[in-house]
Amino acid sequence: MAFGRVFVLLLAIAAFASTATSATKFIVGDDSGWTVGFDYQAWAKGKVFHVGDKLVFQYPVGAHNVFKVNGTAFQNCQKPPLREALTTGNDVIVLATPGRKWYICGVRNHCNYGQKLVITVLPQAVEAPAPSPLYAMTYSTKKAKRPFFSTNWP
Ligand SMILES: *[C@@H]1O[C@H](CO)[C@@H](O)[C@H](O)[C@H]1NC(C)=O
Ligand SMILES: [Cu+2]
Repeated sequence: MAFGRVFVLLLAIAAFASTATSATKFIVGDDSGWTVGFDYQAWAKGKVFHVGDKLVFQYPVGAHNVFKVNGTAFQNCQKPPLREALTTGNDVIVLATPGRKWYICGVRNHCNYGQKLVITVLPQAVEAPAPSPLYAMTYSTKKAKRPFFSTNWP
């Protein structure tokens, strides 16, 4: 009995770890960072972005900023209100949903000079066909007939 519950817990941890380790942190532009005169579409080409991955925009504070925009604003370099700008110089964006994502710099006409990035985010990557945490939990509670995190361990 005790072995069964511990085993299920391990499965749950293993399944969680397999999805957690697949998250990638992308430094936009790599060593060049977020700047003018860099081809961000060439940078993005060949990279695969998944939900849970992070984009990091790095630049000297004040020199640039980051706006998340829609496709139309991206095309026309249309800046949203300044209060929506990310301005820390080390802006981390967690890719939360799948689909197309657009980013532009809102400083002067940097966007028109090509400081813009469009990517396509794919659903969360699952590396190995391991049992999902949800399955493990369900299985465990059914078999144990006790709260999963019981305090009176045998
Ligand atoms: C796209 O963004 C611009 C600028 O923020 C906004 O004016 C426009 O209404 C948006 N378009 C859509 C379809 O959401
Ligand atoms: Cu800029």
